[in-house]
Amino acid sequence: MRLDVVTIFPEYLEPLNVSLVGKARARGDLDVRVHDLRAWTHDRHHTVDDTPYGGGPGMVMKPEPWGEALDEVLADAGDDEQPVLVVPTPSGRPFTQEMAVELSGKPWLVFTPARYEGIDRRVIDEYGERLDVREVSIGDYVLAGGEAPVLVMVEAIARLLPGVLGNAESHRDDSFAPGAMAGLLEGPVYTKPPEWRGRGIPEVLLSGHHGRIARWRRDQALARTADHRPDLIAGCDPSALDKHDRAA
Ligand code: 6GU
Repeated sequence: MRLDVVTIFPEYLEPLNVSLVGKARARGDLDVRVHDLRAWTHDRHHTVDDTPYGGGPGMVMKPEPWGEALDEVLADAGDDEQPVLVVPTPSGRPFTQEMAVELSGKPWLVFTPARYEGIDRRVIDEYGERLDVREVSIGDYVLAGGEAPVLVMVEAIARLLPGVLGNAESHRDDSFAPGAMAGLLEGPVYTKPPEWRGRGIPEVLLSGHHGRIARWRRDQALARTADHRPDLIAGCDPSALDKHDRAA
């Protein structure tokens, strides 16, 4: 998978050299290219922003540098391989595990994290005529720029690529994963030692009884979801629940 990021803070994307994403890059499973938007400015001050038409606070990112940058990044696009353009913005559609799964199946993603009050609308409209453009938000709070959301989205997407997590089963039971746990939050986990500061391990996990363990994990997931995310229970497909779930 190829990922391009155009930003005025390339150093903000340094964490993409670390851990799971860094290793996927080193292996060649991920081709990440971070570009400095200011390379496509032509004035002495490398200006990327200007005052908003219509007035109001803050600054808006000028369209010309974005247009030149994206034209150059997209120059590699063949008829067969067009990237998805991911535009981080607090006014976007919510980024979800479902969207991460979908985007992890694409060969090429281009991210355009903005600062200030965002990018001149004409840039999104222009590329929206040629590309699949997704305006995406990572949650209901406002950040100073889209770089941290890009780190969040790239990590969520990269860990789904074949071979990136050691074990394909690692994401089977993920919180929000469809399937056996039907979008429930994951319950508690334990490892050795068997006693720590006087605290033991739930007896059932030591029983070796796989059926009872699976039932216990599901009860824990249901209880945790009801407590932390009752909206997920309310939105749950009733056919995803069984009579044991109802008893819990
Ligand atoms: Cl994608 N950008 C910014 N600036 N703030 C956000 C966001 C994105 N998602 C949630 N808050």
